[in-house]
Amino acid sequence: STLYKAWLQYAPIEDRELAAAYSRQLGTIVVDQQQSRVANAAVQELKHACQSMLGIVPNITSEALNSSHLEVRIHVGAAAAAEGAAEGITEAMDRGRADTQLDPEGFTLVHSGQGQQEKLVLIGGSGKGILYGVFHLLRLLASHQPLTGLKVADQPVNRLRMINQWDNVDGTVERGYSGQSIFYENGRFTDNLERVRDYARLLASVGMNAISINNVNVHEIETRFITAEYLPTVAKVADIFREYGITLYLSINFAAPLHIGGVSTSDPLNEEVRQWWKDAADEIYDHIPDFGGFLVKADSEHRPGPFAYGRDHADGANMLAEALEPHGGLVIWRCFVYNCMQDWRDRSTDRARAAYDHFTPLDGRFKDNVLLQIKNGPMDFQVREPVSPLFGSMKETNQVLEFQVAQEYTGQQRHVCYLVPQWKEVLDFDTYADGAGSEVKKITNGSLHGMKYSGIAAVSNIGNDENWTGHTLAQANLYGFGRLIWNPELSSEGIAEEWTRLTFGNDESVVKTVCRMLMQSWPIYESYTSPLGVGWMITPHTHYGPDVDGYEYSRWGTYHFADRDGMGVDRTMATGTGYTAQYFEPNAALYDSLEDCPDELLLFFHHVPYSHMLKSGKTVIQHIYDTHFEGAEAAAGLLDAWTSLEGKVDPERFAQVAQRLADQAEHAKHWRDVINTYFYRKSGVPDDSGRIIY
Ligand code: BDP
Repeated sequence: STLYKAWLQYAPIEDRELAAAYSRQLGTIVVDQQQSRVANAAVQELKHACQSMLGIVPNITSEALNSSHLEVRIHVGAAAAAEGAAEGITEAMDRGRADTQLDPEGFTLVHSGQGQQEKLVLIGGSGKGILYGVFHLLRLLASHQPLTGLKVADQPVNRLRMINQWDNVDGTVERGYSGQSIFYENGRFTDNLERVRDYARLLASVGMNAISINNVNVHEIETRFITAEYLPTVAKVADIFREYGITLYLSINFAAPLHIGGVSTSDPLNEEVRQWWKDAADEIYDHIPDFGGFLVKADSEHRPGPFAYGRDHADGANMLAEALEPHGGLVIWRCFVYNCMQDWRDRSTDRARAAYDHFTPLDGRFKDNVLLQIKNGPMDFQVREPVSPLFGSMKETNQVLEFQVAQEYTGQQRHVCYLVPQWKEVLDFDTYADGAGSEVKKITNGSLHGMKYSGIAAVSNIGNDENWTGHTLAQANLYGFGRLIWNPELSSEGIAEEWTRLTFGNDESVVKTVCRMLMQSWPIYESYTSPLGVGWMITPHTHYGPDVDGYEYSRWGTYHFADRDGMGVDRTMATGTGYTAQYFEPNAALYDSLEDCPDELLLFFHHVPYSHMLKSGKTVIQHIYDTHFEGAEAAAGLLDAWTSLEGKVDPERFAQVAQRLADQAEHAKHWRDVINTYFYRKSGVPDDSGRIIY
């Protein structure tokens, strides 16, 4: 169905002239002899897409031809001096230079000649390069762009491009908003590996190259995934992803030696424990020779970890790293470590401080094959947070950024919230770690501190709903994540437009409307939920719907401190938790200063009276009232915009999205009323426009 195909619709191309040109250019595909399995998958994808879009079955041959064709080959060049810029590569290729360096994941795609002599040449740095080149070509076809004169060279900017599944073997998905797991059902791996394959295609089509397939909270059965009991099945899944250039990882349970290994401890410095992990690694690599490694959540939210033995996180991570090292495996160690049973006794208990306080003292102690995975913000995937101060603070430690494509705190795929603009702000944020120009994107691509491994991971938003993501428009987040981390210079609008064309076709009114809706959606969601960066105010545990004080008097460390006079968290150096000091200057001073702190983060950093004047010229309290009225109205506007597309989008998807948008509009009013009434009663300050009635 159109729901299921997501952005790989391969809709028939009605424009005859264009279809004829494509058919001529792609009717014959010359594939060089020594192809890889990944390249074969790519060629099969191309063939399938040509059938679907053009109604032709390309002739695939290994003979060089004199008539018009597409030539696909893997570049085998001496590793000569890197040509560097993309431009340089195509030009060198044009001149027929064999010694040009092509990234193993990169490709060039060049059109030349006319009529019968017309030729399209796709060269990949490896099978993966060909795969990405084919998907690039297919994007051009689906958005009806001519191939004549084409000259592209491209390669990914970030090395590790990873998806984290939070799937449990019982079939549930932690923070899953689109049905059950596609990997597991009833305590075992699914037999429906076709769906897993289609997922691999979707991920590969946007350049993803790694996946961890089980929840970071590892329960009893999943603890055994790394044993001979489960490895043959894990290997089957790994094989599917391998065909699409995606390396498989597993989340592990730090206490596995104790729980399943018959060892009396999981102390990382204990010899028996260390040997147990080495044996486990040997076993894994027997089944999966290219296994990626372990993803680890330790000492966090009741998960076991090295703290239980008086060891630190470098001890824990290095032990695992040592076991994986002989096989080339990586340890991806999460920094989401904080005390979830706290009371706010003194400044040092600020949850926002936790990751930095735990990890920066360990800089330089991690082995080469350890990467620290850091959530984009210091709290937990809120609609608005500052960037985590850990980025750039550990110059001798490999770092991976973690985003959440799943909309846990941003409407749970019932509300539309296109997150690419938020992620882009994070990547463009200048940490000043090495002075101006030390953006987060230079940390994730490894260039700032010359890291051996680095990249970006995200929590997936898919499940077994027909359309994968619950809300069809939430597909744009998975697509957008892949595209943005391939190249952080792509624009949010550009990615939205690509996705819309591939997903809904090229009707200009559809493209314009859907793109506008996507681009408005994050600001709209922010405006009717928690204000000015303070976060939370959400129903505890389920994290859907407003509950202003839901977390206020609990132990999770997530507060707004609203009283009759004002609100916000004082994180300044002089009077607050001192969190602002974790940033490099000038960010530290910027956030620390009540005058300079950006409005959208004001309540994250400062406690202010309701009458505090924002840079926008409004008081905090009036800002809250206004944004909530406007936000609810704008949410209703999204439904109107979509309704205007009736008849231009197939009925199934039209109805699906319309239903969600209607729910969102209704629910936004609920947020508006709960928040506005709460602050009206707390503060007693009337709304300028008299909209709130007691
Ligand atoms: C929080 C989720 C929780 C996850 C945790 C994590 O609510 O379900 O286990 O993050 O990232 O956002 O480990």
